[in-house]
Amino acid sequence: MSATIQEIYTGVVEGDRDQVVEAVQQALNEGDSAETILKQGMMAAMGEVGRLFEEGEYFVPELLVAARAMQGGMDILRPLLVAEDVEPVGKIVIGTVKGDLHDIGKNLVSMMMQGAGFEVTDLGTDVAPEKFVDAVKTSGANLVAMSALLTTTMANMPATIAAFDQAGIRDKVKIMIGGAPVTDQFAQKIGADGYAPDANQAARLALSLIA
Ligand code: B1M
Repeated sequence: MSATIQEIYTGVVEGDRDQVVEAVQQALNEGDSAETILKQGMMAAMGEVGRLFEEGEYFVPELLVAARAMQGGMDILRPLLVAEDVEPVGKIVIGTVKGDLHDIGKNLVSMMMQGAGFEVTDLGTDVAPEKFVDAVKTSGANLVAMSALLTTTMANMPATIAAFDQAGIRDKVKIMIGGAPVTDQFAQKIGADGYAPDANQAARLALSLIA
């Protein structure tokens, strides 16, 4: 790993957005491809951030600053990755379900998914079932990730799965769910393909669902 890629790596792990932005630019000037920077610098770093979170050394604030730092680098790399024709490991449509405005956890999940190499279409909050279906049709996503923070809005998860059934494309996508009131049992009950309790495990689950 070059010294500049190492700087990107530590910048993400330590949540230093300015360092990441500067080092990404420098790595590009030195001739590194966007793909190398993404994989060896940022994705590797997000893997380490996830490990530290899992081991209880990092908490949500550290995840948030790491995600913010990664976002800074991604803003520079995104158009270059498209130009280099780098294939994502999979395509995900993510959103917080209808009636629910909580997005902090969903944004973390989204960033960990990007860190794992997914192309993420983030529909934001208060996403109606039909909007999830339309986004899958237009993006060609193979995974849908739904977040809910309210016990009252959890009901919109089975409603969204039903919308995929009605559209005749339920078998084309894997559907995963999460959020504070959501459980594995609930996921099984509503016919989702998986549940993850936190952002790191969500990225891991996403990878296993498309494997
Ligand atoms: Co609201 N809120 N809130 N709130 N809010 C809760 C959720 C609540 C538990 C607070 C409480 O009463 N103790 C409660 C829900 C009670 C219930 O339903 N059982 C509640 C309520 C009642 C409300 C309102 C109804 C309040 C009101 O207006 N009377 C209202 C609802 C608005 C709406 O959505 N329609 C409301 C509004 C808000 C704010 C807008 C003020 C704000 C949201 C800001 C925002 O998101 N941009 C807010 C906040 C901040 C919270 C608390 C305090 C924090 C939520 C949060 O961001 N946590 C929350 C209390 C709490 O949780 N302690 C609360 C940090 C975040 C990193 O964790 O989102 O759990 P979390 O995400 C985790 C995991 O859950 C998981 O990974 C994440 C990171 O590891 N995860 C996934 C999440 N999505 C996943 C998806 C996956 C996999 C994992 O796969 C797809």
